[in-house]
Amino acid sequence: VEASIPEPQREAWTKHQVSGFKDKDEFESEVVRHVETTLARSMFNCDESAAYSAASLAFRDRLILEWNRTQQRQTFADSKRVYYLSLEFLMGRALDNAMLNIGLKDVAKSGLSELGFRIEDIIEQEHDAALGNGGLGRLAACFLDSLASLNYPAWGYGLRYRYGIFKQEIIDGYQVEVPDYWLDFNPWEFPRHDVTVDIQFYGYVHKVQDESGRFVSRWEGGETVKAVAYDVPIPGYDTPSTNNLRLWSSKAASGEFDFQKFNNGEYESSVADQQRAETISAVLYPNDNLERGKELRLKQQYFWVAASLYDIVRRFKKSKRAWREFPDQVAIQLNDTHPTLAIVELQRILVDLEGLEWDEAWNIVTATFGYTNHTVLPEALEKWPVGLFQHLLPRHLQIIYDINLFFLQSVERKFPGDRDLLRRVSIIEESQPKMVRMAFLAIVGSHKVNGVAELHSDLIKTTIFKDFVNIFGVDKFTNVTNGITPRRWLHQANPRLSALIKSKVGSLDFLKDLTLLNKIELSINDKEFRREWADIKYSNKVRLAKHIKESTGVSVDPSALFDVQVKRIHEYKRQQLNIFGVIHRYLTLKAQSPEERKKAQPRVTIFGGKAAPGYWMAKQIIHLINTVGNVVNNDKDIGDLLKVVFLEDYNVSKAEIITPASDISEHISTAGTEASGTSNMKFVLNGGLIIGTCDGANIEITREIGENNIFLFGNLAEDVEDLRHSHTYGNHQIDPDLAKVFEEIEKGTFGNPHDFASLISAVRDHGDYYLVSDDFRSYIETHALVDEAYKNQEEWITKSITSVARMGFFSSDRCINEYAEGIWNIEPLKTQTKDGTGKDE
Ligand code: 4GP
Repeated sequence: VEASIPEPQREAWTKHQVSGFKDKDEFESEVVRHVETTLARSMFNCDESAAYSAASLAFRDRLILEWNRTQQRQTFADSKRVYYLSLEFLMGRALDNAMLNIGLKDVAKSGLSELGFRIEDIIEQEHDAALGNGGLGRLAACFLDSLASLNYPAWGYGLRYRYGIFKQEIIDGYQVEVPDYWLDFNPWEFPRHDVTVDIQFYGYVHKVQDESGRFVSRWEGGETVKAVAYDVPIPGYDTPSTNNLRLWSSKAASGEFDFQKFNNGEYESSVADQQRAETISAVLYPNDNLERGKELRLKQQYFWVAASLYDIVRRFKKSKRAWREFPDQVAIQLNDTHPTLAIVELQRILVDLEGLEWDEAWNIVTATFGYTNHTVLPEALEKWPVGLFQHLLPRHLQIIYDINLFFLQSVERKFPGDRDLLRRVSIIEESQPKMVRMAFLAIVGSHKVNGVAELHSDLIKTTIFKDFVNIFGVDKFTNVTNGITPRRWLHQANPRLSALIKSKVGSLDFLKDLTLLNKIELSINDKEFRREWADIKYSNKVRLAKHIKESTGVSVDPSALFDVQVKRIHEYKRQQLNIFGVIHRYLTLKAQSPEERKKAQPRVTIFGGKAAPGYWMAKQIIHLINTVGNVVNNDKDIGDLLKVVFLEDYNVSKAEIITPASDISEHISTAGTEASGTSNMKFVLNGGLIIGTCDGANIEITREIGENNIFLFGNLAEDVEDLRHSHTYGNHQIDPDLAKVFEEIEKGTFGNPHDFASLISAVRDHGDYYLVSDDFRSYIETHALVDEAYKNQEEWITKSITSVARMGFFSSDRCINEYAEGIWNIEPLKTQTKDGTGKDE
């Protein structure tokens, strides 16, 4: 429908053009208006939650106006857009970020204060948008921030889960999961009830002849579900560019409910269809680095991918260009294999619906997609049973078979007679049952495949995707080392540090070009600067100590060394190594005389992170941490020399308090298992040092900041395989100090030893797959070095400043520019040009 207002009436529109608030007075009047009209409240019943809602709505209004202009600019410019498809966007809170990115936090602060509120309390009201599990989802959120800040025409596409990642409670030392219903009132989204797509499932395929006599496949029958768009505006930093994150919500396609049944008095079953449809986008699967092959998950994937592609294709078709120009207008990035069906869906649209020849369509498809791999862990690589596909997406399975056939034929031409190669690279795994290998499909259907840190990108080329390097050539495979947005992870989380850096850099420009941080190295001997640097860390620790007290009841001394490991709980991330190390420290202290103990460096070991609900070992680790904390924290001999706390419900907003408060943080995965890690970058950017293995991005962090500024330990990735082999076939000797730790656990010092039996036997009896024992000695020794280093505070501060100064490389802006140039082939749009198109004149 042509909905554009005719020329003669446009004058009225122009005259009444709305604009967002610009100063404190206008902000206040917007807040009052929203309190009174949108929220139907008044100054007599406006609590902090209402003030939060009204302030957010005032900012949202501003954002959507910029959003409109940005979209217009992009449409006029008619240049290439990138679409970032991710099942997870771990956004955290929006208000603080919006205020800072737009540059109006001071205005909001004084406005709120005049209206009777403290801005900090208002910010605290917001429920995290927790539509993700961990690193992969948070990376997507950082990327959205960078895409907008750098003025790239970009959209994110995801699912609008009604329940995000569960809330974690710790009860008697155990993790308990509580649903995260977060949509009661979400001022940051715009429902687009007019933007809907019908999505088909199940049904059957048959061939029909089209007008030209050609046989085409028709997919018919089955059930239809409606996808409804919800738009979330993404503000760029210090730019009017406001991009879009479009999240799809599922609804029954056939109206509200079954009237026939309703009429017959079958009230409950009359809404069954509706509920079944709404289930699709109801809940985020809570697994990190793990795939669990559930039908509903595949339904989510297709629902989201099909709606997004329909939208993208609809936008392209408006431009009336020829199909072959599609890849000049559209780049689609697959965040892991979750959206791989998009490859098949686009091929289906082009061949079945638009009538293109297979090869022509396939060239368009492969030129459009790029695929990012985030893990080499075998249990995380997605595979779907062929039978499930056949049932749910019969036409897609046929297309996958054809893609595979043509692919294998090309392999056969290149490597004649190599049957084993064909078996290894086939998209269909010939197992019982047969499986569709999604990563292989993603590689075959994309023009670029990238890993997320140098070591990881090398590993995928030499291990899981080795054959594909031989087939496609090495140039198809590339690396884009991850990064983080300095807006949220420095400016927002650590405002005082940001201000101090600004005083040395001369402006806040380092938030746009993080390499400018190197200027602070010139001030390394400036006494006042160093004092302020240390003072900021201390006050961040005081704030965390307060949070620890409130949430766990444990008092910790802010002058102790704060040692932090916060991330998803996973055997490969080795929180068990950490807690075993803590027990070793405890036993060592216990064995010392009071005189000797006085020399020990006081420590607070802080853990946080969720375990997937079905991950038994991870839950045992949490339990052990809590029981150890219980014993250690109440031991009079130990006092403040050692405290162990587990912070419940680790999430983005908690990370903003924890990250600036670490002295040292732990990134201690078995070498070769952590693809990149991104919290390592956040901690160093906030002046914390790290202890880590030679894994993921730790290696590049070391390269940038210098090996004197990081505590590396443990075996190297290249030796892991041999060590594992020797555990199985050799004589596996447990490190003697670790054996003592096990003895103590088994004595019952930390509660019922039965509870921790499988944690111990994984190391002692089942091959120690994650090399906990192999790395134990070097881990303990390196911690001793950390203690020593911390005693020399001046040296420590020098390391801290030097490290921050050299972190410029790890901005997600750098990543996005690399993707834009090396994979997407897109350019930023100017926000202001004479002709208003956003393109260079
Ligand atoms: C994570 C990786 O485990 C982490 O190393 C990386 O930094 C992050 O992706 C972003 O690239 N992978 C996942 C996953 O979260 O589920 O595979």
